[in-house]
Amino acid sequence: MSYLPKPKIHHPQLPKNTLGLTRRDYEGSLSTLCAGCGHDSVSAALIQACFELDLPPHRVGKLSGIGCSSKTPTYFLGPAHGFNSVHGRMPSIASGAAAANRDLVYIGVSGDGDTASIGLGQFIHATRRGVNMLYLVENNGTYGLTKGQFSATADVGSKSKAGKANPYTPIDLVQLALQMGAGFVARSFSGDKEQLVPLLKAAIAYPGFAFIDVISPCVTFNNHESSTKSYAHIRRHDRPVMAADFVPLAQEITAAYAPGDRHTVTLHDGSMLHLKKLADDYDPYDRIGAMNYLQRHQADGSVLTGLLYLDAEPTEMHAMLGTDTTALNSLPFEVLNPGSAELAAVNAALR
Ligand SMILES: Cc1ncc(C[n+]2csc(CCOP(=O)(O)OP(=O)(O)O)c2C)c(N)n1
Ligand code: SF4
Repeated sequence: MSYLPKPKIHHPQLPKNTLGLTRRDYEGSLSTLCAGCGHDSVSAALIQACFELDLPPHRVGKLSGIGCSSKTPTYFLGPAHGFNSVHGRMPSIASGAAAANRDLVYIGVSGDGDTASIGLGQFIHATRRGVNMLYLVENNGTYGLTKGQFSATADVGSKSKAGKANPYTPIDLVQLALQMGAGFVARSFSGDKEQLVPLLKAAIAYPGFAFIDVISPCVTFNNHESSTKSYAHIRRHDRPVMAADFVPLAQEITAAYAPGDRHTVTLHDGSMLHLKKLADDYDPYDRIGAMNYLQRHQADGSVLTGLLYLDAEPTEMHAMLGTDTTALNSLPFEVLNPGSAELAAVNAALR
């Protein structure tokens, strides 16, 4: 993968977090994406979120598939662990890594092609298994890396740069995630850092499968007037239903909200999620209601953003499987490899 290292010089007065790290310590290599690509704004938002969460970068595992979007883990959290897998296979790698070591924070970055086409089955199974991770799709409605074919999330009638209309029904990944049991489901826009950063922080801290679909325009192949994934279209049709502010454990609560319908959810580790309803008729705790609401508003062309669904008591993969609490790399060899007699006993029990 092509990348350019960044100069290591830091300004001495850059603000530091509680680990003594600056925002620059959370950066990666210089991006080689097209100037203006939405994916670079998502990387910047991830850097900001991880810095504000005081995450030790070496305790993070970044996973991706193939695509311009899947290149982005190179551009944030340079010191983190990383695995750039094959096209559409990020969920398998994430599931395996999470099963082997539950002590890392997993951030999977994918594209709409990587997830909604070749990786659709993988995405569905990671969702229903409740892998403890942030699964982020940088959704531009196109295959950017292979030069602008429609992806499966492109809207019917949305036109390619050459003027051809897409005839197919789109796959809505948010609705799919809701249907498959994801406990945290959100949609945002790469151009709305104020909305995206708190959502990312909450999703990273969420103790289960958290899905965020980020509309992230491809300036080279899908940012023209007749595209429904362009900057201009999303700015015109963005309709936030919920504002979220994430307050980590032990941090002074300074969030000030204008009067409105508000609610606070306390997560397992004691951190808090302040929710503020923006649409009067929206309930973020009602999975089926959220699906109906999304479908109704899709019909009028609105792009609903914000936290769309939250299960405050999610069931995560390890709880479902009843696995050991110890990461496999911390177990002694004798436990990991109990020997041929044990294997023979297992085989005999299956005969
Ligand atoms: C098995 C396989 N099939 C096809 C490809 C070609 N390919 C590379 S990236 C890509 C789609 C990328 O689209 P998306 O995931 O939306 O990412 P974007 O580049 O738009 O960010 C395709 C079809 C491949 N690399 N591997
Ligand atoms: S081709 Fe599109 S998705 Fe890929 S880097 Fe350029 S603008 Fe971004």
